Amino acid sequence: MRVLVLGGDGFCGWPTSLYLSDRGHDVTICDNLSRRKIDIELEVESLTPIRTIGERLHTWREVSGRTIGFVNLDLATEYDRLVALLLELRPDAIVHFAEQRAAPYSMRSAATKRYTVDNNVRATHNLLTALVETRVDAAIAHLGTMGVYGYGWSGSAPIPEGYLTVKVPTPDGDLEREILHPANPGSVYHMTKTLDQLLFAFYAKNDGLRITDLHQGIVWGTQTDQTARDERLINRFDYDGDYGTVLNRFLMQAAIGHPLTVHGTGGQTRAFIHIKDTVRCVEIALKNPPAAGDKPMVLNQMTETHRVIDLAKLISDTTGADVAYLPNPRREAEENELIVRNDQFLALGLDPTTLSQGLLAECTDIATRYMRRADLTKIVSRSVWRAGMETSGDLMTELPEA
Ligand code: NAD
Ligand code: USQ
Repeated sequence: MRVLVLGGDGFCGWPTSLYLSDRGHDVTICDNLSRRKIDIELEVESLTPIRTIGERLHTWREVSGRTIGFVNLDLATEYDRLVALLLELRPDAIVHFAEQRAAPYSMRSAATKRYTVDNNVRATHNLLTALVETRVDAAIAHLGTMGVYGYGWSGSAPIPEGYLTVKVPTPDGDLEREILHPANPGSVYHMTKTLDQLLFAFYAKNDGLRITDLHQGIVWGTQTDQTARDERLINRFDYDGDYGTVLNRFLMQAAIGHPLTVHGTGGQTRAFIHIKDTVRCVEIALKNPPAAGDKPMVLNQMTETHRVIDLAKLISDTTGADVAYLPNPRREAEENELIVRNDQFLALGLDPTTLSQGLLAECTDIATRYMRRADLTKIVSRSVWRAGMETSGDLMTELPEA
C-alpha cells in the first residue's frame, strides 16, 4: 500500500512509519515538526535523544534499505500544498496522527486552548475537504482517544465501540436508534477529538469517505522492533508534566528515584496500550477499512485498564519508589469504573501485549540510561484546569550520584 502518515515524526507516528515501511508499504511522512517546536517553547526535551527527521530517515535507509519520504507541511494552514501532495502521491491509505495531543498543554492558557482547537479541527477538516476535492480515494485511519467517552458516565456498563443503541420514546412506542456515543471530554484537547468525530460522520455520509476512528487509550513503552535497531532511530520519551503520560512518567520517576506523582487519590481508571500494539493496530485498521457509504468505523484501540494508584503500587513494589499524593491539577472524577469493549481488534487478529515485568523493565532501563538528560523542574505537572489549582515546589532537586 502507498501510505501517507500525517504526524509521522511523533511518538506514535515515527514507530508506525517504520513498522509500515518494514512490512513493505511505501511510506511518506508529512509533519510540520510542531511537536519539536513545543519542546523548545516548554524548555524540555525528550528523555531519549531523538535525532533530526533527516538523520532518522537516513538511518532507516541505511539499516533497512528502504526509503521513507518526508514532506514538511502544516496540515492546518497549508491547504493548497496538501491538495498538491495528495494529487502527487495518490495514497491508498492515510494515517492521521497530526494533532496537538497533550491534555495539560491544551489547558495551560487561552493561547494553548486556541492553538489546540485551531490546529486539530482545521487539520482534520482540511484533510477531509482535500480528499473530496481531489477525489483521491484513500482510506483514513485517524487516531482518536478513549477520552471522548468520558469517565464514569455510564457507571459499570461496558463502553461500546463508538456507537450506542438507544430507545427513543414516540406516541407509537419506542424506536430503536444507533447514535454516536455521547461525548464527554475532560479537556480542550479531548474536546477536539469529539469535534473530529462529527466531521467524520458528516463526510462519510455526504461524500462516502472511508474513515476509521481509532479510540486509543494511553500509550506506554518507548521502543518497537524497528526503533530499537539503531540508537539513531530511538523513539521519543516524554516525561514532563504536560506531554509525559502517566505510566511512562511513573517508570521514569522510579528509575531516577523521584516519588511517583499520583494525582489526587489515584482512583482514576484509564485504558492502556503498548506502543508495539499501536503500530500493529494501525496496520490492521488500514487493511480492513469500511466501505464507501458506511458510517465511520470506530475501534477501541486499547488492551487493558488500570487504576492510576494500582500502577503506582505495582511500580513502587518492584522498584522501592515512594508514592506522592499530589493535589490533582485536573478537574476529573476521583474514582471511576472503566470496562471497554475491544472485540473488533481481537476479531481482526490483535494479540494484546499486556503489562509485564519485562516490558516495564525495558522502559525503566531506557529511563536509567538517559536519566542525566532529565530536568527535575519539569516533572511535577503545573498546567491546571482552572485558576487557583496551581501547585508549587519540586519533589526532588538532585539526581542520584552516577
Ligand atoms: P505527538 O505530539 O508525539 O505527535 C504528533 C505529531 O503531529 C508531531 O510530530 C507533530 O509535529 C505533528 N503535527 C501536529 N500538528 C500538525 C499539523 N498541523 N501539521 C502537520 N503535523 C502536525 O503525539 P503522539 O503521542 O504521537 O500522538 C499521535 C496521535 O495519537 C494524536 O492525534 C493523539 O491524539 C493520539 N493519541 C495519542 C496517545 C498517546 O498516549 N500518546 C493516546 C491516544 C491517542
Ligand atoms: N496522572 C497522574 N499522575 C501523573 C500524570 C497523570 O496521576 O503524573 C493521571 C491524570 O490525572 C489522569 C491519568 O493519570 O487521571 C491519565 O493522564 P495521562 O496524562 O497519562 O493521559 P491523558 O491526559 O488522558 O492523555 C493521554 C494522551 C492523549 C490521549 C489519552 C488517551 O496524552 O493524547 O488521547 O492519553 S485517554 O486517556 O484514553 O483518553
